[in-house]
Amino acid sequence: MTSKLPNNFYIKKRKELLSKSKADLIVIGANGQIQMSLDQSYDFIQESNFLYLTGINDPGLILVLSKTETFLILPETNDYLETFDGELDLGNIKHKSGITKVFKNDQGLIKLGNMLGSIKVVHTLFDETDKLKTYAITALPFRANLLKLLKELNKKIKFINIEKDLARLRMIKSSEEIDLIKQAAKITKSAIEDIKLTKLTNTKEVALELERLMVENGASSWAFKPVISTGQASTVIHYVDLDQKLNKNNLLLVDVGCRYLDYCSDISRTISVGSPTKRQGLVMAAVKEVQDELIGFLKPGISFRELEIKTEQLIGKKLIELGLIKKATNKSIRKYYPHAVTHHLGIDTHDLADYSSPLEENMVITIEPGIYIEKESIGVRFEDDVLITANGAKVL
Ligand SMILES: [Mn+2]
Repeated sequence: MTSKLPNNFYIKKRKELLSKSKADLIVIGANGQIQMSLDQSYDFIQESNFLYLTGINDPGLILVLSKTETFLILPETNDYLETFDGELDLGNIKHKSGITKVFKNDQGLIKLGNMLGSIKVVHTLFDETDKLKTYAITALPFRANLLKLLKELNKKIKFINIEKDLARLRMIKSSEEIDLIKQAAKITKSAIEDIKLTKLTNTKEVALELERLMVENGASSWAFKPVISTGQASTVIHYVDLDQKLNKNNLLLVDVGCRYLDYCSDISRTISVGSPTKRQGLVMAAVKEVQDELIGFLKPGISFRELEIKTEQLIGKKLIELGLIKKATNKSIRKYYPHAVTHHLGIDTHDLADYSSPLEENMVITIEPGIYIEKESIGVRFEDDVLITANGAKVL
């Protein structure tokens, strides 16, 4: 079994970020708890950049990083929290992150305020208020809170968004990270292989069984909301309602991943609940062939745009063979293949990266072609996680 990243990983990444960004001062906040109801919060998920730079999974901390010193500021606490949730384990925080200076909230903010007296430019993460418009989700409030707090400490400071520098750093994986993603992929693939569908009656049970198998093998949780769909529903790309009955005549599309020691896997398989019809078999074989060809096509230097064009060409050919289209055009192909074929994978399932950069050695991406035929209730996707090497791609 692979072990957690040692603190010299985080020390190295903080150093790299400082030199890459040429920043004098970097301030990055952890996520906080979000209220779900009364005194209950949603499951806590750490801000992935904070996690990448510290290894710390606790809420509310602030990382301060400069050429001369690195320290953490603890969140405000009170008797209620300390009684019910226990106190933060400072020894553990220092050990995990390799950061020896950890200040209480008020002391830390005074120290940061003093630094802001001479350093007027702060590199930090911007709040993303446009998320609501694009994805119908409200952006996490913690970045906005931190920006406000910094402004309160010194009105004159200017902010620079450090996201691009973090993206460039995070998209090239070190060997320890690759090992963790590989282990996460292995856990997910064996769970899908080991599941016994004959004993199950609906997609909710499939989800519970997959989760049980993955947790048994060391996963901490799902990497993202599982997509487990069948029949017509599997032609909807992100069908996350686990409300389908298993039916021997239908295919089952499983797009799932787990989190293993903070790193994610993302695997899709299409299997038949009974035995596939000839038509279902043909579509499955077509998508699998496209996936194999794409993995063979990968090498350093190829851009995401080229990869997407190649995917369209390959799928277009298959759609003609399957009698679904007469002429392969962007529009005719996209009717049956409406999503992207790849994304970076890491601490986040859709990992932070610069998607204008071509493939480089030690990037980890997914390859996930699909064909969705609504009128035939056939949805097929195959997805694997691959490492880009000097000679091509290696499936993890
Ligand atoms: Mn994916």
